[in-house]
Amino acid sequence: MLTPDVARAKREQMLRDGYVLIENILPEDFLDALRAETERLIAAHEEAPEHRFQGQHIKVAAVDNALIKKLLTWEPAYAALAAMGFGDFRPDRDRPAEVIILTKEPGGPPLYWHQDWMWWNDPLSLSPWPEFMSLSYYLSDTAVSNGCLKVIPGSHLRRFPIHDQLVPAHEQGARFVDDDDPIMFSDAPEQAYVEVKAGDLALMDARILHAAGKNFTEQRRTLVLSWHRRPTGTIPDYWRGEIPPGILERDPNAEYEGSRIPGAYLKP
Ligand SMILES: O=C(O)CCC(=O)C(=O)O
Ligand SMILES: [Fe+2]
Repeated sequence: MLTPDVARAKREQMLRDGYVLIENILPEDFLDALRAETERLIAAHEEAPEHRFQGQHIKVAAVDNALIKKLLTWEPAYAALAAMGFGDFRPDRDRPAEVIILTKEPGGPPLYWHQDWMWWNDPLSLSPWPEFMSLSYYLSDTAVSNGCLKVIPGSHLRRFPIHDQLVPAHEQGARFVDDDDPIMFSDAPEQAYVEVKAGDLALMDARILHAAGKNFTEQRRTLVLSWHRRPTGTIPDYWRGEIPPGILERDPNAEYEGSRIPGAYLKP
C-alpha cells in the first residue's frame, strides 16, 4: 500500500511530468498467468502490417476474458490510484472495458514519438490534472536493450519543438512513416527512459509525448495497456490550484471535433 506521503508525491509527479511508476502491483503468479494468456492470444493472432511499430495490437474486452477482467478490477492497482486521488478513473466509458496487448517482438522496431490524446479541439486539453490516462503493465523487466518506453516529461502541458515536427499519431499517419524517419525515431534532448520491473504499473497522461526503443534482445517484450478516464467536467477533490478559465467556461454539451494534432490549447 502507498503511504499518504508517497501517494501524494506520486500524484505530484503525474501532474508535473505526465507519467509515474507504481512499483510492484502484480504478484508473480498473476504475472505468470498473464504471460501464458497473452502468449496464447498472440499465437492465435496475425500482426497487421500497419501495427508493426506497436507490435502485436490485440484488443481484449473484460467481458470476454476472465483474466483481463481480473486485471481491470485488480484491487491493489485501484487502491493505489485511489490513494493518489485518482479513484474516479474507470476503464474508458466510450467502449467496453478492454486492454490492448502491445509487444516489441525480438529484434522489433522502435515505436515513433506520439501522444494519444484525441481531443485537442476540446478545452479539456488545458486541464492541469489528468483526465485520460493509460495504465500499463509490462510483463517483463524493460530496459534500453529491449526497447523500453521513453517520454518527454512535461510535454502533456507544454509545447516542445518536436511537437511541431511530428507526423500525427497512429492511423493519422505515423503508422506509415519510414523506418529511418529522422524525427519520429529521434532521441530528444529532453527525453527520459522509463525502465520498469515486471509487475510495476506505469501511468501516463494521454497528452504526454512518448516513444519506445528497438528491441535488441531475443525475447518478446509484452505490454498490457488500458485507457482510463475520469468524469468529464468535474474538478478532482485534491485540486487546490487555479482552474484555467477555458475549463471553467467549457460547454459540456458542445461537440468538439476530435483531433490528434495539438493546437492552440498547447502553449510553449
Ligand atoms: O510499447 C510501449 O512501450 C508503448 C506503446 C504505446 O505507447 C502505444 O502503442 O501507443
Ligand atoms: Fe502510446
